[in-house]
Amino acid sequence: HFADAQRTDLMTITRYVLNEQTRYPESRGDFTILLSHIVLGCKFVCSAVNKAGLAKLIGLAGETNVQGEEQKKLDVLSNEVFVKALVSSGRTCILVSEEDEEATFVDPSLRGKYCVVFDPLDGSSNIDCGVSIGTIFGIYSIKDGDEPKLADVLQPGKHMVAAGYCMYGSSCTLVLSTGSGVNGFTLDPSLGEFILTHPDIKVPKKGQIYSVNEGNAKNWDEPTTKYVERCKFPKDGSSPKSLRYIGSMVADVHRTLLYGGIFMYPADKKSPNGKLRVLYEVFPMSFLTEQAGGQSFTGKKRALDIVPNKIHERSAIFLGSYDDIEEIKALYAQEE
Ligand code: AHM
Ligand code: MG
Repeated sequence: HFADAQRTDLMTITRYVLNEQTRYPESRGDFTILLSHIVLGCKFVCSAVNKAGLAKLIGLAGETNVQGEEQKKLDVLSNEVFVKALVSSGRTCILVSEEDEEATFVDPSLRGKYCVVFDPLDGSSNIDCGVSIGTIFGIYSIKDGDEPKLADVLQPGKHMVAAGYCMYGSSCTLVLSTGSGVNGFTLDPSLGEFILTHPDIKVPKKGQIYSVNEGNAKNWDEPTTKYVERCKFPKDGSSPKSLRYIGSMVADVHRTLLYGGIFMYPADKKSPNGKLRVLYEVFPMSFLTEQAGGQSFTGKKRALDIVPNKIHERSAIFLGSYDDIEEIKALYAQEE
């Protein structure tokens, strides 16, 4: 029986990625090693996040907390954990983190071929109230033996070799794509292992949910305004869409992948490039969305086609169900 077999024959994330690699006979397991270090980072941050509410009581990371400071500490702690886990993997050459102004070039003695761009703890405004937050990452690869340079991470998202996120929610879920579909793994805390729970995630072709910070509506452009108006007052007799907005990109995108719909952080008069960062927010989430059969759009073009000029560059972003993104694309096309 399938369910029984699953209960005793666990597909861990490591086993899954090793299986995938058998398709590439030249592979030497470097990616598996890199991933196991990312997984370690996620487990550590998950455990720290779960204790965050107790931080005042027990102290976070062995330090006594001053009121109001633990939020910043959890960000900084997560960044340190990921930087150290990635460097010590011996498989990375360049790291770009939301928390660090400059890119980190790994010491030649520990250098490997992967460049990792990441937001160690996204949605930090949600930490203090215990709402879901997450880690987002994207991975580029340089040619073996090449000298790493900043241009290696200033590449369009479509050149990523893998992308994923880990959501620290009611359970800890790691969603990963290595370029052939999307799979979700849930941390079994008693085993300390991520187990395949959401094989081959496909975003529904059309959704019933829109997700946006509507408090910015005053400054929106025409297409965004029109689109949201249509969500609420559909002209074709269909029922209005539901609004869901957590304010944590990982959680909002996770729901969008599983239930369908559209997630948007549009440009507006105050932030002409939106809020979200191209390298470690827009690209990984767009990569996953496309791999799950959805689309991702900036208001001008396919998000994965952006060629970033700076590591902390921002872009407007619309992503989700294929049909819903077609609709917003049509509204932007009318503008031209
Ligand atoms: P952060 O990197 O400072 O945590 O900000 C990113 C977050 C995203 O998770 C979320 O989608 C967005 O910012 C929410 O922004 P807003 O509060 O403006 O709606
Ligand atoms: Mg962020």
